[in-house]
Amino acid sequence: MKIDAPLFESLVGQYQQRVDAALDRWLPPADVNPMRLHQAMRYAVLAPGKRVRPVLVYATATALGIDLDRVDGAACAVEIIHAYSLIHDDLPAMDDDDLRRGRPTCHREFDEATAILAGDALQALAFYIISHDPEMTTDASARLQMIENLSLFSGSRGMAGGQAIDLAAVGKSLNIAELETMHIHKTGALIRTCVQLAALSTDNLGKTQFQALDSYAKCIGLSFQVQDDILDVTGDTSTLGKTQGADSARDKPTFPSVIGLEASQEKALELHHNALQTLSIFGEEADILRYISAWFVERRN
Ligand code: GRG
Repeated sequence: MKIDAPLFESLVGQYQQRVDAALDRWLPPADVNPMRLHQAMRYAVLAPGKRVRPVLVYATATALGIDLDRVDGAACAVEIIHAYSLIHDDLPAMDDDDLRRGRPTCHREFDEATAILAGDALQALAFYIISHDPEMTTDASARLQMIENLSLFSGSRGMAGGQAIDLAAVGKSLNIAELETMHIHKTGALIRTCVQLAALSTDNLGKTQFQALDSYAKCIGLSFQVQDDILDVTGDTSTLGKTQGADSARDKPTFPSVIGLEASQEKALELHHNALQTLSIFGEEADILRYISAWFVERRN
């Protein structure tokens, strides 16, 4: 598919709508017991996020010529894991935030116990989808690989581990390598999963292509976080939909605090450039992934 900026924008919009509809189908109805828990799950997931991770799942599928019906389950699973992580991250025991996606955080809108349970139940739902969705694959071993992949990258050796490093880093000074390790786990691991789950949905992919896509995902996983840290300094609360300056206020090490704002901007561009290099074995079918990489470093929210 020949892609340009307006088509890319329109595809992102289509993918966002597509995953919202699929999420609505998978989430338990708000009027079914236990209603308060189901309402909290829906509140957190269906809140207006950017849906970056599902968009990446669909974009990878598009680049690889995979029917989007086959990756709806993966797109929902990653967004649901992400939503659970945001609910827990916002709790008083962690970042103690009041604002998320332009709305009160889940524990502020409901209560702390309900928010904890909503996160727990969402994590379970993500694994239910990926182990159950009949559209995803008929190959039991591919499905098992997807489950293994999502559990590894979201658990203590991935996202949750990164969060543990993050909590331990408050008030400490990290060097750039330590900061990168933290973000490779906290943010990068789930972004890698998005690309890998889509890649596992086809059996037409060689090892070299898989590895190139994984290298791409590693680059954009980190560039996404560098840009997030930059926006924590340069953005504003209403555009971000979360509290601007929260990381610096909490004395958390960030890319601008460790290497400075200008060097962080250069770092984001360098990672974008590296991401483009990793895709050099692909033709224009991967242009959508090239645009995603640019979006990650140019975004304003
Ligand atoms: C609690 C297990 C556990 C993990 C929490 C993801 C995370 C780990 C914490 C969220 C805080 C944070 C700033 C993480 C870095 C990743 C990140 C930039 C999250 C926000 O993702 P966006 O920008 O948010 O995609 P939306 O709302 O658009 O989905």
